[in-house]
Amino acid sequence: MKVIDLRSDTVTKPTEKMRMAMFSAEVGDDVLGDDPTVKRLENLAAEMFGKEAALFFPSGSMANATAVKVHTNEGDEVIVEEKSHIYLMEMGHLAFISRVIPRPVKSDRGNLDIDEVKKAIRFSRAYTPKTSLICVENTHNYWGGAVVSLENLKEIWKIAEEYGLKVHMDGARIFNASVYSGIPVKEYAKYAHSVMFSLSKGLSAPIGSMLVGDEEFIEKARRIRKLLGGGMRQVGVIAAAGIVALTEMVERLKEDHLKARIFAEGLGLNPELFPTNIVILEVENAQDFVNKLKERGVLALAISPREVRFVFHKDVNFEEVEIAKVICKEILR
Ligand code: TLP
Repeated sequence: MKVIDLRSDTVTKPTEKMRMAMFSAEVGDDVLGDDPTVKRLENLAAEMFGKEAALFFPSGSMANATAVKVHTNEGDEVIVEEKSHIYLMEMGHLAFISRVIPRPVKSDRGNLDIDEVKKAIRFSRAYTPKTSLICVENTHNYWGGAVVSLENLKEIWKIAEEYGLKVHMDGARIFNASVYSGIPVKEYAKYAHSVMFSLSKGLSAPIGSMLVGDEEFIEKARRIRKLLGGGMRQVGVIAAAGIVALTEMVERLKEDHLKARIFAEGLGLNPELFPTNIVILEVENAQDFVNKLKERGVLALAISPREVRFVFHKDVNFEEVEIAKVICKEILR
């Protein structure tokens, strides 16, 4: 039985072209600044996002943790969306590494409630921590791959400017947002001081995430990355796959969105709620549902007691989407 793996887009295998690029990558010691392939990837990322500089990371979590550490001082408060990955799914690095206090606020499917943000901002007094950073997530994982609107990002930016705060965007799937909306990533990036994005999700590179921002921010980030153990040596071997991801794998994300739409419609869900490559199904008992799926060769993740998440990607074809849909419907009956 061939397994249909819908646990995540992180399961995607590198393409033939990526493997060839990795095989022949020119490399050097990147901690000493000698790896030409890493430099090429970083320059490409900075250029695509309209930022001064970029830095290659082994994971999105490390890049997010680094961004928070650079933007904050110990004891500060950080405004986060209440279901955001950075807050809920990254081992609590806000507290553990940056020693800051997360201040969760509500959103409309990832679009932060502007009044709530304003109310949450605090100023340094003798007895209160001060807010220094707002984090946004686009697309929003646990809101079913929802795309945060440019208007919302602009409003957040305006508040940040008004109160002297920084904005960090967890754009692990920012290219999904971009191909859905037609808005270039450069445009989204205008409204954040730093953006993290993943090469290892829908773009199918085996490893890696990027952090982009201004020169000063990236220089500080380089030091924190080293502190966290993320200084890598002849890492051009994986950066080479990242270059293929950015130059050849972006447009095809549309296909993944179509797969998600077909699946959502087939299950009678409102496809507008799942605009990109993630579908979340509410069931009585998510773990039980996932176990039944697994017995029939479909893998998905229970992300809460009553929610099952399906993620569509390059390594599931349309026929497999149909099969997964039929199996889900049978279990739901
Ligand atoms: N998300 C993974 C799991 O951790 C749940 C997934 O399968 O979706 N930001 C967002 C929005 C993410 O979805 C993820 C990974 C990260 C950050 C962290 O990236 P990595 O896994 O590279 O540390």
